[in-house]
Amino acid sequence: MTAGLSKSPRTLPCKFFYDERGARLFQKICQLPEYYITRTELQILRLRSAEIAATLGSSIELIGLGTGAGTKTRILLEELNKPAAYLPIDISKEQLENSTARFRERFPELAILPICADYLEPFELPLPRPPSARSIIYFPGSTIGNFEPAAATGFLRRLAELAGDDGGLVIGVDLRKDPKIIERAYNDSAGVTAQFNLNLLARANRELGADFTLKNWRHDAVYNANEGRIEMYLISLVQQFAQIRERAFSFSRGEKILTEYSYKHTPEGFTRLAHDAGFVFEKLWTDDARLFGVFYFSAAN
Ligand code: AVJ
Repeated sequence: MTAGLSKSPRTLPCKFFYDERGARLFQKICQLPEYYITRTELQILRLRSAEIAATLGSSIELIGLGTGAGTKTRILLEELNKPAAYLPIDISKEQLENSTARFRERFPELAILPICADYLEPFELPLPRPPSARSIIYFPGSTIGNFEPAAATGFLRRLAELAGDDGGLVIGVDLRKDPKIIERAYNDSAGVTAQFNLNLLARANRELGADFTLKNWRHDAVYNANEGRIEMYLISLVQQFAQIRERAFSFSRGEKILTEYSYKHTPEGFTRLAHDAGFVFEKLWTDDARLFGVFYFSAAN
């Protein structure tokens, strides 16, 4: 945390958003009228899950990355033809245990092999596993949007390896659109995204004994059209100091801390990116307004 704050421009890593309070705030964001992302992805899945399932084929092994409560995965699993196994990978042990228990009740025949891991780090799939026709990785939620393009390619390359020969990837990606729609989604009128962003400082106070004065900071999210990304900032409202552990930081009035990138992709751009990582484009399912895309790629190995 102090490393990013010492850089210029100052940054805080977006994965620190998700402590218990942050996870709750994010769930609230997903229900905001301005935040079209979750609602649109769910709508695409509800309308197209039968077609997606038919495309993936029978007896597949489904590997879910950061699938959380599993709302989206469940829609897909409902339609899959005799899936061989479901392997949810999540960093939150509690969420993993809860969703696994519920999935075991709903799909008593299905082999469910939960893996508690940070999928950004290397991890192993458990062995032995039920025989399957192929492995499909499911990465919903447009979490790939947090990666800068080079890092996204690197990460997808790891996924292509994980999927193996004849494997595939189903991935939810937020698409480029009118910047006003995007900016509204990250500057909601109820101020929930602001609370979510400010929670980084509150969390530093709680967990690192920092002394940030929250009312001296404001949230802002701006769309950078050149880069095709939302940039989320915490902006210092006054000249101030903050102490974290034994380090003291000085912030001038108007100084910004960059807390998150959320990239928006064109279908062509994302297909190119995935191609560079070793995936072949197969299908894109989208909503009528083309706000969001669910892509299906096969692994080229
Ligand atoms: C979880 C990365 C998809 O970028 O839209 C929501 C996170 N940040 N509002 C996104 C987020 C502010 C979200 N992702």
